[in-house]
Amino acid sequence: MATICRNCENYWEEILPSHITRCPKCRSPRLLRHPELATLTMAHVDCDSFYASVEKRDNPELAAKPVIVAYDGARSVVSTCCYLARLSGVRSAMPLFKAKKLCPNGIIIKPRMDAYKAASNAIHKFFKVLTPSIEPLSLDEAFLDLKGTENLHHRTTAQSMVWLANRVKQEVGITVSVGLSYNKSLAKLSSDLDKPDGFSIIGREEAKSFLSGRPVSDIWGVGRALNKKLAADGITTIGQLQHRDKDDLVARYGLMGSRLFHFSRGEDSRQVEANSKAKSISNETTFSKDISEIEELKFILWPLCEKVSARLKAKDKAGKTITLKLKTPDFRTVTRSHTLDQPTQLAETLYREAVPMLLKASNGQSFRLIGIGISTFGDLRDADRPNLLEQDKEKFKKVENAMDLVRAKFGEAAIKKGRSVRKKQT
Ligand code: TTP
Ligand code: MG
Repeated sequence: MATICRNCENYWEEILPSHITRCPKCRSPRLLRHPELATLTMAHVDCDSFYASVEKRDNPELAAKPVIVAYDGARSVVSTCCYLARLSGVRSAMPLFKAKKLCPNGIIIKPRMDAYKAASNAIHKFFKVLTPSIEPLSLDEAFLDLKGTENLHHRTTAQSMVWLANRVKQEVGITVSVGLSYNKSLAKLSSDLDKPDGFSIIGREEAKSFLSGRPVSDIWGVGRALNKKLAADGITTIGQLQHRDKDDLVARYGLMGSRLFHFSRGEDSRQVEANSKAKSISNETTFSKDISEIEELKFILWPLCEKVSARLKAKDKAGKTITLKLKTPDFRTVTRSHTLDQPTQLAETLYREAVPMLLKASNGQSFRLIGIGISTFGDLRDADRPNLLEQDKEKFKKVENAMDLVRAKFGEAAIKKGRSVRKKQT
């Protein structure tokens, strides 16, 4: 039970009665009250109209104008726009020509990634004051787990997050929205409820009823395809999932069924993965005897790609830099890397990128080890997007998604690609 003033940061250990609409100290109406305010420790922070806010900060003349951030071009799409432009219906990912029609007086600004990265770094400096347990999801959002920091900071997580939002506003010059809850899914949903410059809380008591009216797409990992499948099965709200049996959901949706069951009840045991920015995912194997034959090396490479891809998918990650590793019989390590324009999660892409690197590196020599790795994790939303230059990508993405679903339902060995079956020697 507690109340905080988001303006002067005063704290009361009780919920101030509802007839008190302004802070007794500073008269601000920005009072935050919640029965679980003092005990919740998982936070999600998301900057408001991030690129557009940085543009407005750097050019005060734009303050009261509708700002649209986009590369200008016949086929370009909106990166983001300020909340003023959103009143006209403009949204991220909308074709720019449409945005111009909806908001003819919108000021179009080309993205300045360096400025956004600098703003992101400045915000991260404040994150680090609060906790080492930070998981960035993109330049403008991150999870922060503040469990156990109360004694260090002499204040609750909610107070620390109010402090953070105010410091970012004053010193970085943009606003953020904070979500506070007891797990990652709910903290993320919560930060979106009160945008912009918001602070929203979902406690244990109200989680299930809050979720019941929300669409299934609010569940972490429910993308367009699963959303469609659920809708075809008559399931559109999380409340409908709350009435389903776990076994039924697993039988119908595989691994995802278990996630649907737990998340719909407000249960999510995922931990904050600190420093996930710097990590890579890889898999390698050492042979019982040295191998020089390309077909044999490719045969071993494919399941490694599948394993790396499965880990990417399980962690909701996508990477851009693909690295092939080989070790010669005299223990010399050879690595080859290639960085893609867009991040990927697909085993097929890993394999298609690695094979040419293998052909180049091998030159008939033999190896005692082969490995494949991926790094430079990017925004999952940009992963494996359809691309005019790679017409077949959409096809193999669909095949891979379908195979994943079969495996989730019937187990790893249920389905294999042709290339994982050894060809008969003639
Ligand atoms: P978001 O946090 O999704 O959006 P936002 O910060 O602009 O607005 P909101 O207040 O709703 O959080 O994305 C962060 C930045 O990522 C955004 O400012 C621009 C970029 N971005 C794109 O370039 N393309 C996209 O489709 C989206 C959604 C975001
Ligand atoms: Mg944002």
